[in-house]
Amino acid sequence: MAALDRADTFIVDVPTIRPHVLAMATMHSQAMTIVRLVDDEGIEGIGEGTTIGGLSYGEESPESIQSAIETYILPVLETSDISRVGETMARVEACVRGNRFAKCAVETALLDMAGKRLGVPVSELIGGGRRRDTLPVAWTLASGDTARDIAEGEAMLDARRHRIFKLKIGKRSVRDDVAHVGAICKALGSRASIRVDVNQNWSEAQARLGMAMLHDVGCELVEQPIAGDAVAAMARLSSSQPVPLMADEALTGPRSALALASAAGASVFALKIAQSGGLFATAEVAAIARAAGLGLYGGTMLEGAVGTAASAHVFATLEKLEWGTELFGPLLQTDEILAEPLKYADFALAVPTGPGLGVTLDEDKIAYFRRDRTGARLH
Ligand code: MUC
Ligand code: MG
Repeated sequence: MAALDRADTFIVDVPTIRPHVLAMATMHSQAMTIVRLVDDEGIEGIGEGTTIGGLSYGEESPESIQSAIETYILPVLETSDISRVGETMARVEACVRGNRFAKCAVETALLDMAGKRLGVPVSELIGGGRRRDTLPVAWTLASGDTARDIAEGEAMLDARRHRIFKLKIGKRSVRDDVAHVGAICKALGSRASIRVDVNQNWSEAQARLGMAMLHDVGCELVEQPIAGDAVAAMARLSSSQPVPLMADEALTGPRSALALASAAGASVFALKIAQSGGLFATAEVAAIARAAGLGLYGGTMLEGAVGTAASAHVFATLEKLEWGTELFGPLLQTDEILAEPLKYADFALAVPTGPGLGVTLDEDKIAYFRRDRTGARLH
């Protein structure tokens, strides 16, 4: 039995190391909504709810995540036995529709506390428990400039940090985008896996042309080429194109996963803890993919270290993760907000081993970057 003693929810704005150019927004900073819960025995749990580009990516913003937690979710926690994470989140589900990113942040904090109480990492509390200690990590080349992307890719290979590269396309014409991808495949392709993410920006006709051309230049995977709710069109592309189609925005939890798998709308699923609505729901999406014979990839909403650690704990429970992960979010930021940074080496991220999430916030950095102290809104 545990009761909520106090809670703090705040937004942290950290600049990115370079502009990050996506089809729907260019990021100059990342805004992370952090929730910190403390129980009646002084055990603390932290969680993160993060999206990309304000409201340009999804239906929740950093501000709406904060307000959903403070106004609607915390009152449910105040009357719950928060040591029972599944039951507490079911009570939240009954009172709060949607708001998956906010729920994910809270569920993460509850699991962090539960792991600390039991003395085990969060990965031992999900599915069948932890199966791996490191995860392969991709890097996204998205400076907006081909030569700069190639130089960045070379530097990542030299440092043995990444050998999987995802290119963000969909902003320019299909032919210009394919020329950009082709140049990078030619420069790095024999030493790396090159994939693209269109972030829903093509029509079906553009995708048909683009996917065929991308296959010819050596691209190995095409992520969410068209609108995520265009399931029938995704199925047509998936069955007609040789390059595998990976679903990202189409996946908003187990129900959408089942619908998409049943319609054969993709051959790979990108798992995301926030988009799925939490860590437990992500494991359910993975189970549906596995049962349908689909490949798995550990996706990111470019979370900072807390959300990245939470994602890593879920992905560490998966038997197969054929396409690796892209848990590089903290590396895109100028500062990591942990007392001890996450460990990246040999093309992989080490899954934290301590109880709970196994990470601790750096209080000085939090004080420095918290929006309610600095007033910062960096875009
Ligand atoms: C997305 O759509 O996958 C992941 C990597 C990156 O650069 O952006 C994200 C979001
Ligand atoms: Mg994506």
